[in-house]
Amino acid sequence: MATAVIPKVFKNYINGEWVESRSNKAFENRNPANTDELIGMFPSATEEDVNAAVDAAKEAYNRWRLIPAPKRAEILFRAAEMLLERKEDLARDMTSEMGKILVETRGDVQEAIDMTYYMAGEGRRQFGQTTPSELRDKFAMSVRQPIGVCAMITPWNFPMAIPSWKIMPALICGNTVVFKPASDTPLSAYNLVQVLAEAGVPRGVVNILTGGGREVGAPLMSHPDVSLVSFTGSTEVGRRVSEACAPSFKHCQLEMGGKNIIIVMDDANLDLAIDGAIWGGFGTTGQRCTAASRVTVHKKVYKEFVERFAARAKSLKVGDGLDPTTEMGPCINESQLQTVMEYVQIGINEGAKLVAGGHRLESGPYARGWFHEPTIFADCDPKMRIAQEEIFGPVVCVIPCNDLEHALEVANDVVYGLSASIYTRDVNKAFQAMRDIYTGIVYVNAPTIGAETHLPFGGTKQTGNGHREAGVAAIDFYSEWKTLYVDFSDRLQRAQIDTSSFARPQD
Ligand code: UN1
Repeated sequence: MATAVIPKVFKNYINGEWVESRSNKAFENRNPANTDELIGMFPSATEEDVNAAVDAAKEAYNRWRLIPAPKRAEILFRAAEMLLERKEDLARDMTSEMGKILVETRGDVQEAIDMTYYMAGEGRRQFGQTTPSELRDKFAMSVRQPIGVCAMITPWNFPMAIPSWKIMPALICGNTVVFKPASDTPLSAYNLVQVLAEAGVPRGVVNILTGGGREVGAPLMSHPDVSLVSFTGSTEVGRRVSEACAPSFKHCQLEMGGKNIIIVMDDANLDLAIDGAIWGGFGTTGQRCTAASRVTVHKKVYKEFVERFAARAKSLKVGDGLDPTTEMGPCINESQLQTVMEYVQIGINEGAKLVAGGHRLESGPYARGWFHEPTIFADCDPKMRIAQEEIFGPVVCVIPCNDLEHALEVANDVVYGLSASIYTRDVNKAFQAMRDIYTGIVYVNAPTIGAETHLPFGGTKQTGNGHREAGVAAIDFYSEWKTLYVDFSDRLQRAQIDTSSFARPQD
């Protein structure tokens, strides 16, 4: 007799307790490699739940901001240790709900571990400036202060790494958090919050709500008691976040689309460049903001590059990410797969030359998942839609170029500016590219993906709004400067007015 499998039911975490949503409704989290597998049911939160979470975070802020940063750091160090101990299980959970291969989900968890250790270290490094005053018997310095309740809205492609980029610096600076993860990957978000709770983050300091953008995201980002919003996702939604933040001047950090390029010069190590284009283009099934979705190749090596790149793409093993032999997993969901298929058709209509892939995979082991072949279009015109718009799937456009100047022009001629890369053995060309590509990240002889946690991450133009995540840049975003002047002269000293006598004693 078949027994019905009872799905695991998850809850929201508000004010230190796992609680049901006020809606009493839940949504399904299914495995994109096998949609028969129901991972769990997650609460569909409501505006009332949002209000409860923000209230809890506001209340907790009064206490958390007064805990010395090195003490807050001890909790983060503990959380990092726990993430490390649980890394394999966390990665497996992530592959089951997100689809990317185990090697990559281990990397995603590792990125969260790195960020947690890094930000814990920042607990003893929240340095300000101490400087002489222009007046005698007066002291001047600056300190960082926290901002308040922070709303975090995160995507599904890095279900643990990206939340950690936001939550860890927010916490170390003394802020409290209301976290709304993507509905495709709530389990990894739940796992991260569970670790933080077990590591000793006090009640109300981190709250998580799952549910839709309209029901949870929208009321959260316009809530009057939220002081800061950090969002990673599409440029279209990012614009709405920015607009929601504007009326009350909430601090707002946006990390949005990309159309990243690899430039391959005629003197490049071609083996290396092909390895890079495969990893950059098809890693995470191309579902990275940093994915190398364009490659421009010098005409002298173009033919050889395209042939070898296409052959490699065709030989990639697509499948369930939990199988250790799989090299590329599925798309996250049906609608993302549809988008990929639509763009493939657009590319064909635009006259680009399909040299690898181009089809959905749906028979045999692929029948229950959202799989698509690794796909390459060659002979693309840089103005084609497939070469301009973010696809967020396993589709790479190859564009021929005449020389470095031409390549740089192609590189910069998109609305996005996250990451770029150049393969060359000529140091002059490398430095020119580093200077002239207008993106937030440039790689030399490495693909466009693989940013490390202790350096700024983010992009120019329609990729971002000027802020950066990770590294010290994150501390800058999650804190505000406060300048302190202490006058110990016991008399009124007027800045800019009572100073001239020091400057010119003869006057
Ligand atoms: C993203 O795609 O949104 O640099 C983040 C990288 C990763 C992070 C990607 N460390 O590719």
